[in-house]
Amino acid sequence: MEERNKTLGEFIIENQNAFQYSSGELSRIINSIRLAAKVVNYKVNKAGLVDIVGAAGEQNIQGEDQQKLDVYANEVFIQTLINREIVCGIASEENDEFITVEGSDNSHNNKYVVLMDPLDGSSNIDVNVSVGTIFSVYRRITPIGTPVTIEDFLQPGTNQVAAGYVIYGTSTMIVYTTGHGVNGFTLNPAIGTFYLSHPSMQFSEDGNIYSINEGNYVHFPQGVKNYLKYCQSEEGDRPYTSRYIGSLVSDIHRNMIKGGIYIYPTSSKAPKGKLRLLYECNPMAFIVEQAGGKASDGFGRIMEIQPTELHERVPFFCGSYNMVEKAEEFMHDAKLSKY
Ligand code: P6P
Repeated sequence: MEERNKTLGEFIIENQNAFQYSSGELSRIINSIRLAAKVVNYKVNKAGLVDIVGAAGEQNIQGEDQQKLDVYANEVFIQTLINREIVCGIASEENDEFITVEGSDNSHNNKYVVLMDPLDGSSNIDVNVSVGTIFSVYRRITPIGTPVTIEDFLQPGTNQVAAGYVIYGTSTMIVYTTGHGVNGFTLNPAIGTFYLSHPSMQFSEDGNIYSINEGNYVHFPQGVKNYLKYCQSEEGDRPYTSRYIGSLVSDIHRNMIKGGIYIYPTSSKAPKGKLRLLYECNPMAFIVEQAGGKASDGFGRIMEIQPTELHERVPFFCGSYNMVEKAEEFMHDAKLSKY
């Protein structure tokens, strides 16, 4: 029989014993993400043809115009997770408060919480640029059988049991980790099956791509300005190449394959940064670290931050280990030179 790539389902079965908790539970979570990804992928690919593109007219908690696909993707992922009867709570960028999920027997016996950005980069939809779904999975820390509480969501990123993203690009992929490396699966839309296409994804230690919105340069901290001048100087392996899609999942996915650093720093316009700790930075940090990279707020490890609010924002530096380390050096030196 001809050799073929493993399917996502086969991969989950083969690796579920490596999952630190009950094997079947993780499978049910990843399987629900897989189904929801296929449903959203269908709509994202049709976005230009049906009246689903463009702002839904409402604003989310971030004060950003909700695109109709945001609303649609949020509903699909939430409903699919609820139907799998495996999560006790869900938090989403699109929902001001977390969602308490009861079992069909009105119990609260499910053990996991999922936090997600259902459609990140959605402002790119109507210009046909890749967008993504980001998800983060934790075991609840409050007693099983009781309703989920905010403490179950405000856990440091180091407590994540799984994290991943779906990228709706020239092809649709699921990339995820359970703490044993990072693997990428590409959808064959003809048969609706994800195949293992990128086993053991790894960041190169060094890279020559930097991803940042330089339009905000005048508002950046001095350490970021100094690092950008370093990237653009004519020394050693520089100047680096600037690549910025404006879609977090796409920029980090490209940098993981080609090497590079993504930075969304604080600025006078965004004093805490723009990206959200719980459902953007922590899951991407788990993936980046599992792929041998580094994820920082410019001074310390993102995943060690103790969250205080569901939608809190942090500055985000992530990618090739040595590039992030160099950026941290510039941040540190600029901080010292202020005093
Ligand atoms: P800016 C998309 O809105 C997003 O959250 C990330 O996907 C992306 O990297 C960033 O914001 C882009 O922000 O301010 O550069 O347009």
